[in-house]
Amino acid sequence: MILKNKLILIMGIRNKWSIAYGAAKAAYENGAKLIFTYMGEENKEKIESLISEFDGSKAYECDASKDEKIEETFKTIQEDFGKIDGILHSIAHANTEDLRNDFIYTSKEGFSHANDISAYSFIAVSRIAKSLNLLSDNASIVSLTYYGSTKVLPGYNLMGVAKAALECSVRYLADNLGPEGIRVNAISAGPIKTLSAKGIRDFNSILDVVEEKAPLRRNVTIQEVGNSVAFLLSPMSSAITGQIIFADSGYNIMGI
Ligand code: IMJ
Repeated sequence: MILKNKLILIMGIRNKWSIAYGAAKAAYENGAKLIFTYMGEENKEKIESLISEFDGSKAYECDASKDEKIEETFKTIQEDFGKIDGILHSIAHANTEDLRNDFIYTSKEGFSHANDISAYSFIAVSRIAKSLNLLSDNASIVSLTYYGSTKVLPGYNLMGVAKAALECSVRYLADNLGPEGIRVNAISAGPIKTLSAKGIRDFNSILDVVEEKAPLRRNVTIQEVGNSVAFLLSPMSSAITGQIIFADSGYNIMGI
């Protein structure tokens, strides 16, 4: 029960395959009370039924690409709940054509969109939460990243650039918020078949390579990534900030 009596905000849940859902389950099983944000007013009912298993939870629609929407949502959350102890940012998006074409054809608009949604939104969320005084003492902010930030993976393209920006932002935010006792980290998850992996070319062969080469010789689950997120959100990780922690069966350490 490492999150007993903690109030955790989970941003970016879509369905029961979402990493955000795995993290919600892990946090809930560890005693947390949960607040969710999701994208698209049309998804309200679907999300509400998805989170109905988490007693006392509530979901708010929030388009994280708009700072004003983040501010509005956080103000409402503050009115409804008071201070929160942690935030999971599980938000990313690139246009499919930019994941399908060769990286060299990335458009200015597509590049900007991917970085805006996947990296800048994390800075905005951290800043707005801080400036509204929404975060309790010793709060923890966590995001999700992928190995494609550092190494070339077929088709990851501009998302790799966006994740590199996100990981670097984790370090600068950790420096800015550290003096207030607020920690900022990210989990670099191994590949998982979520909706964000749907339709991605050769995804199955990437899963096969992990099974063959990773020290643990298997892929990871959203539950395992969720447990790592719960650890970073909890006081069990009180001396850890500015870090990218891999939850990937050890795949990233291999040279071949
Ligand atoms: C995504 C694209 C290409 C290769 C990929 C991925 N690999 C993995 C992913 C190897 C593991 C999934 N991943 C880590 C992501 O960050 C996915 C981001 C993403 C996925 C989509 C698909 C649907 C869409 N836009 C997207 N934007 C971001 O329209």
